[in-house]
Amino acid sequence: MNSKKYNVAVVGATGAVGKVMLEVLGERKFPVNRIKLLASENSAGKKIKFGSQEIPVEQLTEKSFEGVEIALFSAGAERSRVFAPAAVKSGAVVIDNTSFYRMNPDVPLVVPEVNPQDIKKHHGIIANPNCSTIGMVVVLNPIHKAARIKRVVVTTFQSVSGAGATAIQELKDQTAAWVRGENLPPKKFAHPIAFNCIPQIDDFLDNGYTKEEMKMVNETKKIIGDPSIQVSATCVRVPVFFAHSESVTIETEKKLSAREVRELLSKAPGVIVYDEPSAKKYPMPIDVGGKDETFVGRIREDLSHPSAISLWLVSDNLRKGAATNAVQIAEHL
Ligand code: NAP
Ligand code: 3JN
Repeated sequence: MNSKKYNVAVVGATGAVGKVMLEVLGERKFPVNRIKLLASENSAGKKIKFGSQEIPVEQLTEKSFEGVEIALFSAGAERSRVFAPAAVKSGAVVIDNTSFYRMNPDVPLVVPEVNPQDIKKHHGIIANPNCSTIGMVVVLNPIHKAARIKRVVVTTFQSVSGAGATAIQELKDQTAAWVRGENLPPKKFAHPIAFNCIPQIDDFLDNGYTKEEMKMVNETKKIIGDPSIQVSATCVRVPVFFAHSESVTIETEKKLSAREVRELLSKAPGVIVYDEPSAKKYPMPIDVGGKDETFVGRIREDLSHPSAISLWLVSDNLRKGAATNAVQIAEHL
């Protein structure tokens, strides 16, 4: 048995993803020797609990990675651009949660249930996909293997935690203000998020889609390893704290019945089928927050197409959508 313990750095340790990263490392008993918590200058000196220890946060610099073997980055794409190469130069393997390296052909983009074989192709950096992509591809992959997916149409219902710690606070504050009969203007989001749905996540591109939507399109093809899969996404921010939901319609070359899809998905790693509509049983973010699997329900044959399945899935964006997937990659390493 390998009893080696690793020196780990968590970059963005004070953020929504970073905090869950520490929880997941602890829960999964990742063999940590030394842990380094890195964030901006503003957080330097602040103490964060890891297991029974109180670890001081250090300011991220190019010198932060001496002796570090695994660096988990979630401090925004710009920090990954600047500091991931420094970490690799110091000898660390970087697992990057940002979009910066995801579509770089020299960087594997990995969901361990789908393409674990890509991990060994890394040259120092492995990218973690976007949270909405991760939740979807663990469900698409077994369907693709069985019946070849031609086209996917997806609408997401994304919780505010996907936009970071300040966004979680904004939903709390706006909700409390509404209860007091007051109106709190938006800061993090372009519009009020309490009691609203915002059909924009990230910036718009010239093709009318947002960057978040195009992440789902491009990352899905790369992870599943089939550029012919057509994806059209609409990403919507909803007033939910944790877990992203997705309504997905999947056109396949070979027709699958709803029963066959239910059977396929019940055996798929990382997927739990929770699908008993007559008993009002289907996945909801309120139940899936804190879990690591993607939960799937409402599996049905698309009435409007001879060979398509519609389903509903829910996955915790901070756990499987970010931290758990990154720690699983570190475990594979
Ligand atoms: P967050 O709650 O806003 O946290 C941001 C983190 O980045 C904080 O720890 C912050 O440190 C740190 N940071 C910001 N500027 C920095 C700087 N100049 N130097 C060092 N550290 C800096 O955001 P989050 O939700 O945790 O997300 C963080 C990043 O993870 C996102 O930008 C995104 O790239 C990625 N992400 C990925 C997924 C995914 O789908 N895989 C999901 C969500 C987020 P301070 O507290 O000191 O400011
Ligand atoms: O909004 C969400 O629900 C997920 C957001 C992810 C995110 C937020 C800011 C920057 C990303 C990401 O992971 O793609 C990024 C980024 O790294 O570009």
